[in-house]
Amino acid sequence: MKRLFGFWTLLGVSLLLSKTGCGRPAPKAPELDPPAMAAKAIELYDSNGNKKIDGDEFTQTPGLEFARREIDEDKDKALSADEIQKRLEAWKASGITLTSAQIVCRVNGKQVKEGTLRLVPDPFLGENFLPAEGEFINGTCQPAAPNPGNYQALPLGFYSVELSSPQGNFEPGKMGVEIFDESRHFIKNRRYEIYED
Ligand SMILES: [Ca+2]
Ligand SMILES: [Ca+2]
Repeated sequence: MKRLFGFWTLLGVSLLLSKTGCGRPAPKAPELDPPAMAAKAIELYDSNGNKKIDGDEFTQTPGLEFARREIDEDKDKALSADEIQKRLEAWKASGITLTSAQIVCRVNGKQVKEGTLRLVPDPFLGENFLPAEGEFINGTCQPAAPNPGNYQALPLGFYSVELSSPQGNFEPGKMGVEIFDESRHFIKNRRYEIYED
């Protein structure tokens, strides 16, 4: 079975919305509607009808798969609408809905030096969440989502991670990440490790 190893570091904390833009419009985070979004996630991914995302259903939502252990409060290895809603409410409560992330990526143990990273928002977040992209420069990538002022702004989100680099690729839908500054991973280790089984 193919196994890819990804090692990530997200060093970005809060986006510095400096006033240097001389009238540049400030980027605005997409609105969060936790109950509606959580219901949408169940609608999209609960194919066996047990009102939870479980088992193989996670292959459709790599962002939720990435964060599953942290979101799964009752430890039943499944995500209910309530659990997803709580997580989205935690995003809101953090007061940080836009951020910037410095990402370091390794494929099969090799650090990605150049290439393109694309973060595709999970569709359950709605169409106001746009794909973010960035190029690796000196081994790090700072993906940004389109915004009127062209800031390096990245909304919190559950993303599918696509990587194209000389060191290797992450194919669409295989890898995921949750961008959330106050996750325990970020606070404790400032890094993410992503595996593909
Ligand atoms: Ca299910
Ligand atoms: Ca659960």
